[in-house]
Amino acid sequence: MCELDRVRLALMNPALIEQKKEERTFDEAAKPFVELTMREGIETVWDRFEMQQPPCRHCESGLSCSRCAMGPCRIIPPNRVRGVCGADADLIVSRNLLDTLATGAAAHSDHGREIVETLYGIGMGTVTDYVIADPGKMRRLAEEYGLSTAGMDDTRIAAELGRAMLEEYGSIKDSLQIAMRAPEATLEVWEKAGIAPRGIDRDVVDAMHRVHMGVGADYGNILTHGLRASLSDGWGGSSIATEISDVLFGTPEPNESLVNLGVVRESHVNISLHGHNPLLSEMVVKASKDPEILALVKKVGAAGINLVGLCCTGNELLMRKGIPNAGNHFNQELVITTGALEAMVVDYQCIFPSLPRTASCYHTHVITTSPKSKIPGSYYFEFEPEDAYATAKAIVKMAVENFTNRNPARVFIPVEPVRVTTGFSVEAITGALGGTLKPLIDQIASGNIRGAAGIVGCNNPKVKHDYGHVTLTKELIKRDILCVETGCAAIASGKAGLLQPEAASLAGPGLRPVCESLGIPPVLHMGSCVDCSRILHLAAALGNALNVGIHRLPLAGAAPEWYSQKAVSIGAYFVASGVYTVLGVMPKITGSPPVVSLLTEGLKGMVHASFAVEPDPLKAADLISDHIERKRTELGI
Ligand code: BF8
Repeated sequence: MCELDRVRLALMNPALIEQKKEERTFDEAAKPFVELTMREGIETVWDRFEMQQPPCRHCESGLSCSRCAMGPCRIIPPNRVRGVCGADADLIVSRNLLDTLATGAAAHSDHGREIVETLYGIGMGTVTDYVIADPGKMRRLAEEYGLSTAGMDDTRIAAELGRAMLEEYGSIKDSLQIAMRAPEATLEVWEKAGIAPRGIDRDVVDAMHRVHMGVGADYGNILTHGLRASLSDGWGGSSIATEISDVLFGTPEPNESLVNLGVVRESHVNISLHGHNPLLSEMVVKASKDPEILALVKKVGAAGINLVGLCCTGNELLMRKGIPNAGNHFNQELVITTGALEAMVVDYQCIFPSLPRTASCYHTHVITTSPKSKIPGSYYFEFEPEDAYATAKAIVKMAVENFTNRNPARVFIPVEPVRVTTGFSVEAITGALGGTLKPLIDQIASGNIRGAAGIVGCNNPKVKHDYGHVTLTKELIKRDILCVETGCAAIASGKAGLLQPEAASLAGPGLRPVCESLGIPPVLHMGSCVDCSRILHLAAALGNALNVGIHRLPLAGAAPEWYSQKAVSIGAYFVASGVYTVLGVMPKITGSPPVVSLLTEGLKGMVHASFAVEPDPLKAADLISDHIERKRTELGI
């Protein structure tokens, strides 16, 4: 049942709606939908955020602990300065942060595991619905893993490479193969700091062990392990997710598509593909072309099937298949309010648990598919790679049949989509430069390009939707800093028109001609959030070309609107890899000045990089360009 929040609705008047619409989102195409939700009383993330204010200030500063049954405890000086167990503020804050980080690392890496299990299944003959889309890349990876591929067919390589990668998750090995791509100097930094990544699962389990009560009381030691666990994510689980998704579904190449809520088409059966893991969505793409399905589409009177992506599953499809993308994290509820969405198909991560509630205001079916991610109020189709096509076809069929339940009077799509160029894998960037990164290095050395910034992460109601991403990105390209983006940051740039070659006109006098001569945008979309690993691989290739550690390069990272545990892990592996990273939202650490100081200053002594927190994207741009100029001076360029 669609439950309208009548109390809140009563407070809404046209002037207030107008004001809130502008406060809530910077995404022009989202504004009419945000307005609609307020007029009709359809609850959104922004309403729930308001209802949660003010937040508990102890929780906000990381000073609450409910880790064991002696608590819950909160640190409230002067009297309550230790939890029941004796943990002080520094320990409570650091343990909470390690817990958050390990959750994020686990989510990325478990996603990577499911991808590589599918590769292994292909090799073993148990998975038959998928093919190897990029056998050349699979062979290169197999050789990187020390397998001799001469005389081996693709199936055998899939099995051997799959097994070798699955072993990266265990605890027998004590190093990660893809991490060996890092420059020698970066590997030495990790060794010296004791944070060289080991088994992917092992480092997460080690983290969970450390957050148990009574295991450690040294906040620095706890956070140091956080760096190691994050490296196991970035150079391990996320790298595996990226590389094997390329093997199974194709390595992205530049392609054109469309983004924003205007990609929903009134004449078509619309299916949104939301979440992170491309295994199901790739199969839905295939199933949507099945002759039986197409016959059904005709029968229900639709003009066709329109697949649209959301969040990172959407990024995977956009990068490889050019499937239009309806938007980022805060567009997920709004796409339902088009009234023309027959099904919202989800895998896992970043899916609002309340989506079935939103959908109940319309005819939309929310369809869950992962045993790890069941949501009350949704239809559940258990998805396994072994019978992927049949499941995908059943899902598409349900969506098509739902077309007849659509209420034409409620269809509302008053916006036009924006053109984007995406698909910038490391291979595609290198290819566009003529097969080597040297032209990019030359442009950086000459100063036409001052450096590069990786802008990543989410939406968070603490920041106006997309404002942080778009403002920071625009400001950096204006200063001749090339932006490489993933996740919801990249989609924000796409919606703002920054992923078009024409956006070069917004770049500074050095970057602009470089982009124009190559016909590329000044903001390169490198993929989903696990594809932040592509940013690491690009940084590693640049470091190796110059024979320096990543920390010496004129690079920076930013997460202007981050919210998720995964983003904490990404930020930590950027910093641990030597990339100065600016966060737009303060983590829950202010209850411990020593923890704040370690993360913003102390880490420089360990990994030659640190975090900064700056909510104002214009000031964040200053921090990033100052850092890049400092690195240029140190390099003597
Ligand atoms: O993994 S950027 S809101 S969708 S966590 Fe989620 Fe954040 Fe978006 Fe992609 Ni990443």
